[in-house]
This record gives sequence, C-alpha cells and structure tokens, in this order.
Amino acid sequence: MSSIFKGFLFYFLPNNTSTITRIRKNLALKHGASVVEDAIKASTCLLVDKKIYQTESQIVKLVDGIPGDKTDLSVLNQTWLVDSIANEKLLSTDGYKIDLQMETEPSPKKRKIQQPRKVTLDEILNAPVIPNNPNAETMSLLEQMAKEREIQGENRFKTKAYKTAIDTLSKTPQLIDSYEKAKVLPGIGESIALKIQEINDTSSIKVLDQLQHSERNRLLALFKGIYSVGDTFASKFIRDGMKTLEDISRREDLTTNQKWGLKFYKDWNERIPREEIEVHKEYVEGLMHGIDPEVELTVGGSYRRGQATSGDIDFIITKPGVNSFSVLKDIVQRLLDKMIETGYHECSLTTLSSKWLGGCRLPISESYMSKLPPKSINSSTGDPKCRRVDFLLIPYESKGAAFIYFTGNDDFNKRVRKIAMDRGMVLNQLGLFKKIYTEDSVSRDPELELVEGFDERKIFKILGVKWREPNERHIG
Ligand code: DCT
Ligand code: MG
Repeated sequence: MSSIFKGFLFYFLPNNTSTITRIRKNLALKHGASVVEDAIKASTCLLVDKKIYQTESQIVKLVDGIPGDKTDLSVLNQTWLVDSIANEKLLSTDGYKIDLQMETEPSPKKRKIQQPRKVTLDEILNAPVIPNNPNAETMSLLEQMAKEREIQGENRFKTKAYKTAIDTLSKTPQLIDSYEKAKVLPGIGESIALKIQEINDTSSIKVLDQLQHSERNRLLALFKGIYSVGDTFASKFIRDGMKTLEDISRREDLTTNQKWGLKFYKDWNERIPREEIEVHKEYVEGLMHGIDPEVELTVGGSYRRGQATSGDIDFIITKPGVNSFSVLKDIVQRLLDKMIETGYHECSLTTLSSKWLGGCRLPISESYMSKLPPKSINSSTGDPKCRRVDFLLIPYESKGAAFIYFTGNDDFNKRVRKIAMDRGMVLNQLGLFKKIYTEDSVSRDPELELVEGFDERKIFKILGVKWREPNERHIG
C-alpha cells in the first residue's frame, strides 16, 4: 500500500460512523494519513463530503462547532482523497478546494450568545441607521410565520403578536440581530425575540420550515382528494397560492370532471358500505331488466373480494351470447337514459365507450331507505350520498378474463399477468392469449391467439395457478 498521504492530518466531515465515512477513513489511514477525531490541530486538512453538505454556510456552521485551532485549516472536497487513491498519487488540490472565507475570530454574533449582555433601547436607537430596512429578512420570515399560524387556525392574538412585531421592526432602522436587542423593543415578546435570534443564527425558523412542509403536504392531500386532480394539478394549485377548496372552486380553468370532483368532494372521499352497494345493485338491476332481462350485472372490485367497504361500485355488464361492444353500448345507453329519468344519474365523467364512469345517487324510496346504513345517508339533507359508479362493458366470450381483471386487487392482477408472461402468454381483460412468433416477429410484435377468455377457473388452470376465491385475492 502506498503512503501518498504520509504527514497529512485529516478531519472528516461528516465525522460520523456511516459506512462511507468509515471506508474513507480506513483508506486514508492505509495510505499513510493520520485522522483526527475531536479537536482540529494545526495544519489539519478538512475533508468534506459535498454530497451531504452542499452550501458553504452549512460547512461554516459545522466548522464553527468543532473545537481547535483553525488558523491554517484547509478545506477540501473528499473526492480529492478518493481521486488521489484511484490515481495512486497525491493530486493537486486545485479544483478540490472549498473556500469558506473563515473567520478566525469568533464572530460578533457568536460572542453575544456565549456572553449575553443587556442591551438597552437607547443603545439600539443610537446605533447606526442602516438604509433600506436592515430587518427585511427577519420581517419576511415573521410574516410567513404569521400566515402559517393563521392557516393553522391559531388564536388571533398569536397572529397579532407577529403583526405587532413586524410593525415595530419596520419602524426600526437599526439592525436587530439578537434576542437581547429584540427583547427591549416595544411589542416584541419572549417567543418572537427567540425567533429573531434563531433567524440570525440560522437564516431560518425551524418551526416555520416544519409548518410550511406539513402545510404543503396537507394541501396536497386536500387537493388530490378532488376527482381528476393528481400531483401535477395539486402542486399547481399550491404554487398559485390556493389554500382551500373554496379557493379552487373560484378558478376558471377547472376541467368538467374536477368541477364534479369538487361538488361531490365529501361523498367521493368516503368508503361505501357493502350493504349500500347491494341496494345499488338491486336498483340498477331493476332498471336494466326493464330494458333487457338477459343482461348479467355483477359487482366486481373490492366488493367481489368481500371487503366491508369500497371506494367505488364496479359494475361488470355482459350478456350471454353478445360479443359485440356496440350491442352492449346500445343497451347501456338505454340504461343511462333511464338513470337520468329516475334521477339516479348525477353526472357522467366519461362518454360511453367500453366503459362509463360517473356519479350516482339512490332516489329516496321507502322500500330501500331502511336497508341503507346510517353512513349512506347525508345527515343534513336526509338524501342518500352520491357515489362513484363504473360500468364495465364486457363481451361474453371475455367474461372470465374480465372478472379476473375487474376483481383485482391490482397487486394480484400484476402477479397473474407476470405468471402469464413467464409462460409466453398475455393476460388482459379480454382473455388469456398465446404469443405466436412468425417470420415477421423480429420487426413486429407477436400475434396473439386466444387461449381462454370465458372461464375464470380455466384461465387459472392453464396458468398453473391454484384457484383463488375472490376474497383470497386481497393481497399486497
Ligand atoms: N385494476 C387494476 N389495476 C389498476 C386499477 C384497477 O388491475 N391500476 C383492477 C383491479 C380492481 C379493479 O380494477 C377495480 O379498480 P378499483 O375500483 O380502482 O379498485 P378496487 O379494488 O375496487 O378498490 P376500491 O374499493 O378502492 O374501489
Ligand atoms: Mg372499486
């Protein structure tokens, strides 16, 4: 092992026991260096992991906290060590140096923390006047604090305390950069004075960071609860300063579905009790059989898996002998017309294709209101709640594959699809297919040949998968 670092004193930052730090320390030792662990000695070379500490202010703060003589400390990126070892020679430190412009004396603010000293209002008023509001940064952070507190629903007095403090600072042309100075000013209390000290020490307020962080998360969750709002829209709403659903409802750029999502926000974010789904099934079946008694209606999704509650109602619609989507579409269109007539239809979120997504509400009727659990009824209006309903139109020959697909859960589906793939097959909602490779297959996707679509059990069997009852498919 070469001794390329003979005579060097290294101090590692971070000086922790992480694997990477330990490995690098060992490498340094093996290559002749000495590693100091506690106080920095003269001529120490500080090796900083720049992946962890990216800003100079971060590093300065940490170096301030290490005891010892830092007068001739050199600060290098740890990659210098790594690269030197890789090249088996001491590399020039050019390009690896980190210039911290270190203060060799403790800074004036530090001295103040160590030896608190009473400051008088007179001293502040006699201090040099700095043009352009020297307390702007402090005021801005306190303002943000006030705003966050307001959103949080803190009592008005707390918010007012911030406003009073900001008002005082705006009228103070001297720099207020410590707890002591802040405390003697009129209208600034203990808690805000401590925050001013913190701003001076760290250029931030920890509580504010936390609030803004969690506040952002709270808003993301709130906005993503709107149907058809995902991360992109939710983040945009936050960037635009939206704080409430009411703010969102005033926007003029919402999509139709987002408007429905807002309208039924509360109902669509609740789970639907199983007993209620049974009533929906009975109701839709009633309408459907008035149109075509041969149509089969099955509720799939979490309901078929036996769950006590569901996020939506997944109706699988098929008819013996009918394999054409357009015939099924005609039937479901007539169902939709009837639903509009009876008031069950609240909104459509898609136009009718091989599926339909929408919102439905049971009309008030003696015969089934008694079957609904209390959670199904809006306590202030007495109406049944509006629910998300899906119609999935299935060619009869695909019934089994569609039942597998629309029963789920999604993790179970992923697993069986993977099993199919491993056997050179494809499973989707239309069937289990065998991949047929022809001479053209190099340039094109393989042809798919239907193996089984109708029989759910047969599909399991062909895949070599043990039959699972729907309630055994709730995995992951
Ligand atoms: N599905 C899937 N992959 C997805 C989404 C859905 O395979 N990414 C399948 C499995 C379930 C079925 O479609 C119905 O979907 P959802 O209604 O979203 O799921 P669920 O299991 O019924 O759950 P929930 O109670 O939330 O409706
Ligand atoms: Mg569902």
